[in-house]
Amino acid sequence: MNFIQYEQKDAVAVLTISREKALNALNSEVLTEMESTIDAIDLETVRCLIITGAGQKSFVAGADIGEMSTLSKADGEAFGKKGNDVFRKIETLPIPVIAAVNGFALGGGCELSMSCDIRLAAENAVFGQPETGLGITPGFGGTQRLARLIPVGKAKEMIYAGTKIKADEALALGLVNAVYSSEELLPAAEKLAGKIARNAPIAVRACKKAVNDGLEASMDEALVIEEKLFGSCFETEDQINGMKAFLAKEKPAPFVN
Ligand code: CO8
Repeated sequence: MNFIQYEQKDAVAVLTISREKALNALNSEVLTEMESTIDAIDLETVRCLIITGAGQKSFVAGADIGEMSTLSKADGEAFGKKGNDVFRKIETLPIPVIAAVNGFALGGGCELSMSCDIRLAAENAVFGQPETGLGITPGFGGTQRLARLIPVGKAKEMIYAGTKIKADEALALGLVNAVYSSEELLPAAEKLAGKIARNAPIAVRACKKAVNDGLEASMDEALVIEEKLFGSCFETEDQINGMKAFLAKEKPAPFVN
């Protein structure tokens, strides 16, 4: 791998986009490497994934403008599909994914962070969809996910006018869950990931699926999705262990599956 670092510590894995001289911009090679890294995650042992960018300046400063500058209409659409496919894979990964946004999250970088379940930001993080200033639309899900995550009028302003927002505004809008100093960001992401990883994995996965699938369905359909996933947790070792420990006023044994 030239541009992706991947490290697993216990049940938490960290995927780092490492193309610092271009502020971790996403070219085709980075996207391909990201996809094969995600495909290779050992879902038997990894219970939470963190995605971050190398260095302290940028998470991802967007799709690679140099590469995009020469694309035809058909190539542009294919490039958009490639990014969408990788980001959808992240969004639908069975385990939770935390974006540790360590600086610029522009264009494809903002879109990558939004395909993750949870965003934590460094104080110097900047979010934006500056594509209209380059003559294109957001193409890796930005028009859809931003409008679902923050008030639609604010999303439209960010997309039409290219208005960028800093970490404190992203926090106020609910785009990020918390803001930390650059030094504290990754430890905070690891701490949260560890907390998620210690909970019952089947239940955590079912929660991710219930929230994500439910958001795409009507309330009636969504509640059926929840009922089925809720039911699927019963008779699992973790459900038996968790409830038995509660009733015995004890701590549960570590959750296993
Ligand atoms: N692509 C390629 N190279 C980049 C990118 C990028 N997105 N961003 C930064 N770089 C490179 C710069 O060219 C520069 O390279 P070099 O040193 O060789 O000149 C290096 O990174 C450092 O950048 P700067 O010197 O510009 O650093 P500054 O601190 O002055 O500025 C900024 C930092 C503000 C982040 C600035 O670099 C910038 O504005 N970058 C572009 C941000 C942007 O517009 N991103 C959106 C791109 S479009 C997109 O993501 C669309 C996604 C969907 C695609 C769908 C396809 C169909």
